[in-house]
Amino acid sequence: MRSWLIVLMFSAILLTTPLVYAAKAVAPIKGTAEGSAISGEAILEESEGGINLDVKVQNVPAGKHGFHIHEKGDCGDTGKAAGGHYNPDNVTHGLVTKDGLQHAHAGDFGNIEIGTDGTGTLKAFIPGLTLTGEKYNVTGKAVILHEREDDFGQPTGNAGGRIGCGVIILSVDK
Ligand SMILES: [Cu+2]
Repeated sequence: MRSWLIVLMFSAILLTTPLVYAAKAVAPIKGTAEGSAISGEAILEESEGGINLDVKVQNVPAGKHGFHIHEKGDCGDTGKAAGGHYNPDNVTHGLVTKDGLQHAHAGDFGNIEIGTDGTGTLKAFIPGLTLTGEKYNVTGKAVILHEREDDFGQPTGNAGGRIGCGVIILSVDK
């Protein structure tokens, strides 16, 4: 009788665990130029139907800087190795939080505004993106901090060079 209860309890725990578990990833951001003092962190957390994004950067020139997810998880060659924008549906450039996945690249996060102290933050919820799902999975891709402002022009926002970069890595802690 008792062992039945234990089996039942274990089953209940196993069944409910996936609902509680939320995948989390971190992209440690570093300056791409040699000797660059740029640093920061992008934290991505799976939430119901999307990802919560929380970015902090330091030692960046004041003003607006484009911030996107690029296709490849490689920050080499001053960020060029990260390839083009992550654009799984081959759509036009935009702002994904406003235009949605049909009218913006999945990693079109717009701009981070940097203050005179060289720091800036960006927080957003991006519906549809995942860290563990089959579609719109951004794990293993790279976040790129651009030299200039993303003006939302085509094809990629005219944001210039890539001054900061970090690869999105799933973190083990839950
Ligand atoms: Cu970009």
